[in-house]
Amino acid sequence: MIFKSQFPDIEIPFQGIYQYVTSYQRGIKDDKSIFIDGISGKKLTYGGLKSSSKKFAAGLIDKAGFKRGDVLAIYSPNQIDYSIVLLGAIAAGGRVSPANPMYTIEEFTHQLKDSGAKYIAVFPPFLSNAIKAAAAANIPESNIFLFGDKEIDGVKPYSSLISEREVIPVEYSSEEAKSTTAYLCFSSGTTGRSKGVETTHANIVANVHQIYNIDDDMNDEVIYLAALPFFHIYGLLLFIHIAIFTGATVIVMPKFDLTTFCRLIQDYKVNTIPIVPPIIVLLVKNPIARKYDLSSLKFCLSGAAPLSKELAEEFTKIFNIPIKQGYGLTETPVTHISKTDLVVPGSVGRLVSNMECKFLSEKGEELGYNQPGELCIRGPTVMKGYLNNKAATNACIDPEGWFHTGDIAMINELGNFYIVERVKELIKYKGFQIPPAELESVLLTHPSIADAAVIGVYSKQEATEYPAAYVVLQQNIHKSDQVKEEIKDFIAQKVAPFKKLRGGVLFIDQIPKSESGKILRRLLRERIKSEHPL
Ligand code: 4UV
Repeated sequence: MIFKSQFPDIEIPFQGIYQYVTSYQRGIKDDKSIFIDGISGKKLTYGGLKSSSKKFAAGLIDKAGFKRGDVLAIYSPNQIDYSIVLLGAIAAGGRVSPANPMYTIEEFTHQLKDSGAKYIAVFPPFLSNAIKAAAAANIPESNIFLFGDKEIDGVKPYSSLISEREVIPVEYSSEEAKSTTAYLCFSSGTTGRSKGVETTHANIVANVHQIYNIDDDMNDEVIYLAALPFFHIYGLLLFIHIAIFTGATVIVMPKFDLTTFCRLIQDYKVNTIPIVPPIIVLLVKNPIARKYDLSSLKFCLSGAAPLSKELAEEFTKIFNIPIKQGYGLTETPVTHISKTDLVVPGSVGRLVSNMECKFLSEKGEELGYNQPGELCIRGPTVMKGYLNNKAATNACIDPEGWFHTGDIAMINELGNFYIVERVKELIKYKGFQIPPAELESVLLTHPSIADAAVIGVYSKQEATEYPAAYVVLQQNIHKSDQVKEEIKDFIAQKVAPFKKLRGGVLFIDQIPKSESGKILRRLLRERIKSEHPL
């Protein structure tokens, strides 16, 4: 059975992202702040963003030789100039690949190579990693630019590219918007290492337009607190595209900490906090949250990971505001949202306009109401594919255009969706992706390890998953706690901090595998429940 969105279809004005987001509908004044640095109070206005991004685009083209289709990687935490560089590269007809600044040199090199990046914009503290990754990816140092206005070690600030001239942002017809990639965020999808997701201009325009038309509360009165990263699709879509299009203001935090988070809500009278379940747990459980005046809050948005009904209800009881969930993937962006008047705790809400979905059983049969099955999605927001990876694209988008999410979900008669379980390999730590295949390949380079498999274990206390490793030791190595610690430290040195083996290391004699050699993760997930309760 195919389920269509219950919301009426809308006409989507397919065009370039730049023209679309800066066409904000409500007569926003140029001197209104779009981004405010929560720590320094520095502001970027709507007028400043438009003018600086077009001047930066001119500098990219005139002084740095940037061509249409070129890829610029951004290696930076949240800060107010992020959007100038991002929209500048888009205005110049380029593609942007936003990267996690916590990535190690190897992880960032993978993204640079895989995305085909030619330029890097980097936040100064991450410069030395960026220089090494650029060298490994054959990007000349002259194509690295620093955020800010200071030159460091011969690397020029991006402000040196801000020209007198403003470009006319590259325009796209409806067909061009559908075929032209704008962003290359990285996601592991259902299996393997992280891959470049080709998100087109049309994907973003469609997604913003769907949400804007469904949710009346996404408007110019919104003051967001941006603790979630701009490099992840959730922050990228909401804080940059939806915020600009709707005329909102975004208070920017470079990194989350609870005290600053609460203080900024109080100081800036923030009314909307898009967060992830682990932050909801902190707000509910940690007494710090009670020390601040959070009465300006109207909405909490939660996405990127499962939120239990109980936690949602507890939050709403304490703070007296609803939690509106969003469900989505880097590959689709947001396909389900709970509209203010339709919030049901425990449900991710309803399918957004112009989209269809279906649920498949393990045998591939289409299921009906209240029957959990793999959620498949079709519509204008589904990515073009994984960059230069036809096999991975064909493995998740079938010939009829259905994108297979790797999540088990169901719908009830009211049209509310529930995410029941994740069947794909992916582990999510506080909303961040941890592809098990990546940790497994690092584990296999350890001299004591003969084989390894990584799975997620759920911590109720932190409302998140932790990666745990099952390892088979080489014959001459004795099982001991010391070896476990050595393995944990080994991983911690080789991967970004959020990927550490927080779920522990466990010994096993043999990794269970199918005849074709695929790790039988379900067996390991069952096994760890009895062996290693958190
Ligand atoms: O690829 P990804 O890291 O993507 C995301 C995107 C979440 C967004 C995006 C835009 C929004 O406006 C918003 O509210 C949320 O997380 O990971 C995709 C996987 O994360 C799990 C699920 O397993 C996806 O396949 N996931 C995402 N949202 C939810 C979720 C949710 N609300 N409940 C349960 N699992």
